[in-house]
Amino acid sequence: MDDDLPAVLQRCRRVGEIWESSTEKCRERVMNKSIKFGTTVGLALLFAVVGLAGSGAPLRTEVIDDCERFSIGNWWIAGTEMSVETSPELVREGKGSLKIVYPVDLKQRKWIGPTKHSVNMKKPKQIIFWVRPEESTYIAPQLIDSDGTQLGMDVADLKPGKWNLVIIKVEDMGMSKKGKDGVFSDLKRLTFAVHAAKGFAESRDYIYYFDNIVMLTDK
Ligand SMILES: [Ca+2]
Repeated sequence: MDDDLPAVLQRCRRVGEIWESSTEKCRERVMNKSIKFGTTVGLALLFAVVGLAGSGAPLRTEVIDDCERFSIGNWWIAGTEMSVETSPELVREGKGSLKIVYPVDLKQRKWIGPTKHSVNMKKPKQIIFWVRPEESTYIAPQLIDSDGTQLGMDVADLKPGKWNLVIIKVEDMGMSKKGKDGVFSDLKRLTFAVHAAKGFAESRDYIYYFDNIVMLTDK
């Protein structure tokens, strides 16, 4: 990853208990159905509600990582100090979550984060995931396609020590690398990144948990 901050990173904003890239239809549909988050309502039900494109056409739900088991096999880490593991400690759905320890060093102002590779999803429309930063408030999902086009999104003001649901439309994300064609066409790799310049007070390890990482795609 580049050491410099990308020039264009859109920022996700908080709407009630949900962090979204826009306040559009998906949230309206959710609220119209009176679904309460933070309860035992499963993600399957959520997707049944939000899994609609603007035109009303249904989207397909594809699981990037359910964080249950063996999912760490497809995560690359840069540097030996970072750790990624499936964890039963704190779980949002099922029996496992993804536990990532980010060694934030304020002197090294660069992006750090593990990358899930070999995802291979066509026509990605929305990424949805649960994240629980234990003592911080920031995460940046970064999506890379097969020719190197990269999109990113700032998700700030997360609630530490709680599960935060993040819903991001791919079309709302900022392009930080053009790749060969300047078009984000498919999801090849996913990085959950942090940067020392993004609100970290001191140099030390920061623990994050992730769960049920999915993509809604065009059928
Ligand atoms: Ca591309």
